[in-house]
Amino acid sequence: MAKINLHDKLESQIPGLREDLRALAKAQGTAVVSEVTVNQVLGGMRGVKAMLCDTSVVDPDKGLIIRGIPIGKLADRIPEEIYYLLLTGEIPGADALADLQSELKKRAAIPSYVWDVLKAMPEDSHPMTMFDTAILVMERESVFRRRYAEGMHKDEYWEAALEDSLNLIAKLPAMAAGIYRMHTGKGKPIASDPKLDWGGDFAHMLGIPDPAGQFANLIRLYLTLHCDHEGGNVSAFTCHTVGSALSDPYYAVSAGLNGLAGPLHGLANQECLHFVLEMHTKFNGVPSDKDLRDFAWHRLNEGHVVPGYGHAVLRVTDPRFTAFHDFGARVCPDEEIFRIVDSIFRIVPGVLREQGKAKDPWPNVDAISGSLLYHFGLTEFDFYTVLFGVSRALGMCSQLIINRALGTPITRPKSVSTEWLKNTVSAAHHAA
Ligand code: CMX
Repeated sequence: MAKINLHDKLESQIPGLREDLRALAKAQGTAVVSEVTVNQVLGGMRGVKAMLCDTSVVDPDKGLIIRGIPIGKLADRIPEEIYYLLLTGEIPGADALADLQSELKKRAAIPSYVWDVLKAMPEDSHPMTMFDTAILVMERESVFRRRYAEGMHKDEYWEAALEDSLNLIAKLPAMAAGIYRMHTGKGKPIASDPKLDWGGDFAHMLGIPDPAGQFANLIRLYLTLHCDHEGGNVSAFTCHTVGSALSDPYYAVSAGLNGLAGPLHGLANQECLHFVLEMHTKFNGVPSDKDLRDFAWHRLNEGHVVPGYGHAVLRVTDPRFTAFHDFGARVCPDEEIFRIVDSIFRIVPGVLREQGKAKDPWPNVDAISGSLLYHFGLTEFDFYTVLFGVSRALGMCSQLIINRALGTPITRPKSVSTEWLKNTVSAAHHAA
């Protein structure tokens, strides 16, 4: 097992966390947390509070808060610091950070069979399919699965999950960068630079020219901002559910990423840039406010959503959007694509409010992230969800480790039939 500071910190915290939950269950185990309406049953369980997640919370009016710290205040932190924070609730000191970074370096080599499998895939495979496949094919390396088969005690599940997670996270940048280069015909994978941090090395291995180092800064910011979004979103919840069956982290993270690949979730950044570029081509530059408004209405009238706008939980501009916007305003304020994103931000919330359907008319993170990547020459937008996935793996892995530490049981909510629902509601109506 990794004898690093992160491991020792968790080892010292876990008994207290377990005791906390035992005491809570004993003192208040039967208290009611949430009521469920018919609309919530029919509406994707929106707002039903029935799941524990301590790595982060999403406040409808404040956005993502990681272990008590709003994401806007973490924008200058590097992803390794965020991983440590997600897991332990603390920002690592210099030694703990160096320790984690050196551990990730040691584990970064990708088995050659992964490249063989990827090369054998059809050329038109989506990069997300390649990314998922690469993770899943490495499942044979799982320490959790091997130790479970050897009869590991359940108090040690978290350690095996940590091992798998460190191995996986260490490899994701080289894997994703290799997929990018393979998928776009840019040539062989670029070797890792051991002097660089996790995000900087990822930027280096992508091979995008970066004379001023701003692309590397954008990648670090991207990996920090997308790391986690509490427990109930599609990817986190899927990962949680698969992990709850004691499927190992390779299975669980791959499952979560399959959810992230959906257009209403992680793929929205790709769709969003499509939307922006379509406008850029149609109007031969930055559209007027009127043209933009008409374009958005046309899209709504055709029965499509405006990508990058709205959210299942948020009810304000996503602070991750704001952090990217600050970066864009500093680094590429005159870039036409960035200016279109800016105009959409001025016009679309009003259009969505006028339409009156979306509960949240404000931009989420996907409304802007792609335009910044595009500015630096990372123009292959079917790769963007892979970038999202590299970052979100930090949150999914953190949640898995903590769940295995807490002995979280297998997920099994009760589904009900339409007939049961009708009968129960009508019985309640008659009784009232
Ligand atoms: N454009 C047009 N209509 C929208 C809309 C948007 N951006 N956002 C919501 N609506 C519509 C919904 O489609 C729904 O319409 P119907 O009643 O006809 O089905 C209605 O408004 C109510 O939806 P809601 O309760 O406000 O939103 P949900 O919680 O159901 O869905 C989300 C949330 C993100 C899927 C939705 O806002 C959406 O599709 N946005 C565009 C895609 C997007 O940006 N996804 C990325 C989200 C971030 C992430 O999870 O990664």
